[in-house]
Amino acid sequence: MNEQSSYVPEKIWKWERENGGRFAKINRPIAGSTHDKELPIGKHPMQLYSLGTPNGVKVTILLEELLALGIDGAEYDAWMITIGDGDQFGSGFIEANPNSKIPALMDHSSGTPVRVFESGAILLHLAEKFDAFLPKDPSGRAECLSWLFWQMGSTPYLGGGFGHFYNYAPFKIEYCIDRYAMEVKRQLDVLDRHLADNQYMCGADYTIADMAIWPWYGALVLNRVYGAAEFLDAGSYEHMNRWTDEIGQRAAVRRGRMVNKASGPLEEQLRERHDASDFESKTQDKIEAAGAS
Ligand SMILES: N[C@@H](CCC(=O)N[C@@H](CS)C(=O)NCC(=O)O)C(=O)O
Repeated sequence: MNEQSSYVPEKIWKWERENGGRFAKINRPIAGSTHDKELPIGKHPMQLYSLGTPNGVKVTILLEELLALGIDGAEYDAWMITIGDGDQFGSGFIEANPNSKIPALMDHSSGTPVRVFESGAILLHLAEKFDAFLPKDPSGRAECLSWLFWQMGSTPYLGGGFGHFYNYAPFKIEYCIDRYAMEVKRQLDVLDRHLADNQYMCGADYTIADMAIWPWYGALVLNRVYGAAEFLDAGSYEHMNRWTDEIGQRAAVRRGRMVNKASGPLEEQLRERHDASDFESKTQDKIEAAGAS
């Protein structure tokens, strides 16, 4: 530790609008909407309002996996919520998710639309509804829900803790980076030890627990988030790497990763998804991009 700070918190915290942080323009200490804006509604039973971040990708992977099983009820429209522009504070989005964070799902399949927010709740809602990717026997189900909730509880230390201070904070604070690097490495070791004896998070079955964990911890290992794979020595988690590669090769996972994506190569960005055929034009873009390079 080589940093000392002269900062002494005031008696009562005040909102400094510009604190220099990466998300200073959208973060606020109050809930509620900033503007009126209805959400669009497409033709499919499932209306997803999201963005291609790890929390958003969990849901599009599950929807694509359900469709790959031939479950037509999982057909969906995926609308882009650009959080950098504050779309999550529109009145319609707040009606779908009062917590103003993506992803939010409106399930129109049975009369009155049902809102579901929090990515873990959305995965569970869809898995139960379509009776897929969630073990039926009580012990398998308990194991699956345990890992699902493990992800929901653990990842804020990875994203809001480590990722924020390592990648986004306007200056590096050794104390914070140390504290969260330690915890994230512990989490990677938890996963690695478990995956040494299990093909997937719940044994032989690929479940919503894998779909929740992979977009975060797989992305970390693949150096797709925070540019921290080397810093965390992610390559040393052998079983995590095996699992990451195996899941990454699934066609539905590849499709799910493209939906609502707003960064990376253009041919991998399907900004809105309204039909299975939307991916085909992207395949054509990919062929053309490969030809051009
Ligand atoms: N626990 C929530 C977290 C969702 C979340 O943090 N979403 C981020 C993007 S990954 C977001 O919408 N941020 C916008 C904001 O904080 O204003 C979930 O899993 O659904």
